[in-house]
Amino acid sequence: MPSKKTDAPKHSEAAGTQTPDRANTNAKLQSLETFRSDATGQALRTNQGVKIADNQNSLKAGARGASLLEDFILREKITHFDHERIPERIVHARGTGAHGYFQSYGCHAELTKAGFLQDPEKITPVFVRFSTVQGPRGSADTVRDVRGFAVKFYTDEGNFDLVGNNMPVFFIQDAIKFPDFVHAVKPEPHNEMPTGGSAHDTFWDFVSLVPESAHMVIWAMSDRAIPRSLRMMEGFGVHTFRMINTEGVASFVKFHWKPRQGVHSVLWDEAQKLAGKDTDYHRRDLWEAIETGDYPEWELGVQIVPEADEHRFDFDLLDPTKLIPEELVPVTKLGKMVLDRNPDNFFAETEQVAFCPGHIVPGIDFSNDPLLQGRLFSYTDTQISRLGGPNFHEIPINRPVAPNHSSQRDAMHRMTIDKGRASYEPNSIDGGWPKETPPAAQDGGFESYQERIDAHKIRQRSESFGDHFSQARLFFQSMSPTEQQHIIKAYSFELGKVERETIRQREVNEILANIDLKLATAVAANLGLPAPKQGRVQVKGGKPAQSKALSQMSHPGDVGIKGRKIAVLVAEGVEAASVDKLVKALEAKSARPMLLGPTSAPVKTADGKPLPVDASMEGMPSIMFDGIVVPKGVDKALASSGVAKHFLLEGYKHLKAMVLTKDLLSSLGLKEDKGLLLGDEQKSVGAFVKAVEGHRVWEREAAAEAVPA
Ligand code: HDD
Repeated sequence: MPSKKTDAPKHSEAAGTQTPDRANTNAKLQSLETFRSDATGQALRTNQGVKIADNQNSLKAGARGASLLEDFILREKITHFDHERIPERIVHARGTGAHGYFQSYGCHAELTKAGFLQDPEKITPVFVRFSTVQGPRGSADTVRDVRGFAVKFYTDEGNFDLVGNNMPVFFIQDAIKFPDFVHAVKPEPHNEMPTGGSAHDTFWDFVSLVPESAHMVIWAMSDRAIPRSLRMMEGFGVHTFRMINTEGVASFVKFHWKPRQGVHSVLWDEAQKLAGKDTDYHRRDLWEAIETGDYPEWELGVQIVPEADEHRFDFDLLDPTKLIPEELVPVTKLGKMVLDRNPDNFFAETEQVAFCPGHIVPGIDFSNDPLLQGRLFSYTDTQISRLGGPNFHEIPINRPVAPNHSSQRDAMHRMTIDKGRASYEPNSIDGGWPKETPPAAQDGGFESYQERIDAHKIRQRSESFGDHFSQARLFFQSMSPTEQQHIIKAYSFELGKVERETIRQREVNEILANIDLKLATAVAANLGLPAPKQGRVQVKGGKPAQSKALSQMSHPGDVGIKGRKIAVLVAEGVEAASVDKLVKALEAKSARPMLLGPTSAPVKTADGKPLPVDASMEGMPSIMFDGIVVPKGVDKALASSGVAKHFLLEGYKHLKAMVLTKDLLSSLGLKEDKGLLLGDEQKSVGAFVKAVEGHRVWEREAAAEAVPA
């Protein structure tokens, strides 16, 4: 039958769709990775290499007898097991990773001397880890939260880590406030609740007292915080960095990742249900996409500001709570990143990968953003306790592909056996090696950008960091009416969970009223609070007044419905030819159709043959799909099944594109719309594909309100 197998093909099959160049690079890289262990055909042994004859029974004095201390096999196995866990990340504990590559679109020598941005033929391996921030390692994927977007480029000149988020700004302006912020957003200390969310008193207490957080909080209350897929998120370096060319000319840059899959979200109701029905929703989506060869792709871009223009804006480039509107400085695309290989081992790769914004290469440098400066210290420091010492760079996933020799020695878990006698520099005993490389040499050594600093040592926030509301307002006013409604609902939901009325009132009066009075009034009404008459802060209101690029609606993507999941509902009496037509039409568009039956057992078709299904409607509810199609012959069976009706009504409520038959439509009491189509498969599929491309049938929102969830 034409149903696409849910059993994802194995690595090697997916690799078959890679370009020959990429397949070669992957093979070359893997042959260098002698640390990847494959036990196929190997004997079971102890850690000391002794073959094991019996792995079922411990050594005892007699079959029922006392266990013997001398059982080194038992002791070794249990001891290792007892120490299997390492501390999870203090933030961003829940994550998922993938391998891939970066390829430059051309030579960007005018901007930077970074080697990986000079040659379109060069393939730079990358490892990416996406994460949520608040929840522990086992928490749900679809909670409302910021997503981490950390990329390790294994360049020939050393590792470059771009440790960003899916939002372009941050909650605070100075790293000294990071522990306070994290303590406030994490589960509350007395009862360790809530897991994975910010809807609680300590978070709203802190952010309502700290107006610099206003801009990032409104991003977190927007649909950006509930992505449909990790593949459908933008990424941002957040801080202003520098790029430096061979002449030593520096430009300020802001990094952007633009997903070719578009920027899309789930609805809040879906997000909450998915958190229960598939805790691993995002993880699974990325894994399956890569296994089936739908490699996600992002373009890396930069907004470039010449050093001379540093003070051209009505905000400070060093302030991480501000973005540069793309209308003021467009994004210049530098290259693309493709994720095409899943890790072999979650712990060894995704858990042990150690990112640090301080890992940069020649041609890239920092700015004086005080949040960035604090991060440069924090990441290496945290790895020392998380990964057990300063040798974490020797863990396979963290090793640079560039050679790495220094006079650093010893410490816990040292892997390298350094030859020679001189572990100092300069030395004459080992011929002076390893030696420095002057910056001017070919493939020169790293040189910091020579920025002139003439200042008093002082603890002070720059006045130029003082406008906390203009860009939060810009964000809200740039949203579509639908997105604005979602933001209002998100604030109302979150603040509705806050126990203390003083905190709710403070957020409405001191923060929201300064962002937008319409927003404040709507949230106040939902909370039963008096509406503020006006904001207390005189907000400058920057330029432009609107930025289209901030709305997700401006990022539909350019890959059509590739990789989108479509449910094909089947039941007894289904017409096999109709299923066949639908599935073929969807596969022709590179979508992933799945056949869902009343149970996981095959269903009997109209001509009496068994049709295998991929899953049951209960096992994979509508929230896991981007669209639903109903083939011919199943009207009666679906209309008389509570599970099927719930599936369809929920899909309708969540604004999914659907193809139904007339009878089913009327028995569900629904009306046709731009995305609810009546099939004949052939006529409707074109319109259906268009509706899935639009992600959701937004025009249906008012009608869908009336349908029970
Ligand atoms: Fe951070 C992890 C992103 C501010 C301290 N951060 C971490 C990760 C991401 C970010 C994506 C997970 C990396 C991974 O997958 O392993 N962090 C950000 C961004 C920030 C930011 C975009 C602001 C623009 N972070 C920030 C500050 C500090 C930290 C100001 C401390 C002063 N972040 C950490 C950390 C973590 C971390 C505690 C936890 C685990 C780790 O580093 O490796 O050091």
